[in-house]
Amino acid sequence: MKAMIIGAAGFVGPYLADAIQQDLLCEVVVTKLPHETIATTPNGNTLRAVNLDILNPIAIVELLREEKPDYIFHLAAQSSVSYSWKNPALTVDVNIKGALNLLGAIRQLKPGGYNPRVLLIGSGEEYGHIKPGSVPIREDCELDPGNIYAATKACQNMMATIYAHAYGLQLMMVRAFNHVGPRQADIFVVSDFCKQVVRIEKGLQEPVMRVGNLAAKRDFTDVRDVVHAYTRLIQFGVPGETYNVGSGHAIPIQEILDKIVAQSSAEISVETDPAKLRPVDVPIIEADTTKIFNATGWKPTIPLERTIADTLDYWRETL
Ligand code: A2R
Repeated sequence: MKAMIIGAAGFVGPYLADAIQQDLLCEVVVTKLPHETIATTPNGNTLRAVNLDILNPIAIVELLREEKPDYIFHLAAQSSVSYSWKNPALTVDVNIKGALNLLGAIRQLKPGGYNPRVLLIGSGEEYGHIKPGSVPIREDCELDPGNIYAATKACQNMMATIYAHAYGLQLMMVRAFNHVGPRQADIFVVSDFCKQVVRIEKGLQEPVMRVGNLAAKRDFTDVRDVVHAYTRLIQFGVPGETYNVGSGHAIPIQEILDKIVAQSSAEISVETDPAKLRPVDVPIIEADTTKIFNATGWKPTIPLERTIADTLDYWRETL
């Protein structure tokens, strides 16, 4: 058996590669953009990587024809909400056209007998403006995306649902809620706060944290838990179905900030940075995780305090 991770040079890819080797015991091949390099995985594995731009539909068909992976994890995305406000066109290209190129390639190869199990990663952001009474959010809740990133992931989900039913493809969809941990880029809130704290500890920044909207409540899961949800879903998920992946508990960003500051001995004050406020912010996003638990038995195991401690240590080693 062989698994392919498309878009593995980001945050999740190296963790997922380790989880695949641990849970699926199969060969892993990963794709990256030509300018990217794939880090050694957190478990110290070196990965076999091939170049792939998902905006090139012919290249996807050729790669799948050559490698014939049994499992495909589609991670390639423009994954930042804040960047999607700045560059909506690129977000639409990569997240919608890129996903459609992958679906089209599998559709094209199916008459030859190739029908891999595929996991497409979407986002809890797809639910958008949640109505009171709809929290925690079930997968059948109406979507009302609040930003372009969320809209593109909702579109990916709809296209894959259509292709699974229309063409008998084995496509499972995830709506991943916020995932966090060591190695995450500092454009994401927990990593950003941890990096700022470490910069203050090391005297690289005045002792002032710059923050955005602290009232928003989000559902955070450690990336090292999230990737095991993905390996379970690719085995046991039902084609055409969507599964939330989250902790099931939303907490205010303010509480995260307090937990991070509490793990540092530095004296820190907090200031609002208008550049970190988004044009529209959704007040609460929290997953109902009943469906994935019933399908796979998965639930997260790593407490937020440990995630924060490990992320702080990552920045202490990196800066
Ligand atoms: O944007 P870059 O240069 O960081 O590259 C990202 C890559 N990517 C692409 N790969 C192939 N063809 C493209 N046209 C293309 N455009 C971007 O996908 C990056 O290396 C990777 C995604 O990694 P991250 O942005 O770090 O996302 P992360 O945290 O690994 O999340 C994986 C998935 C994404 O679908 C998120 O939207 C979802 O989980 O939450």
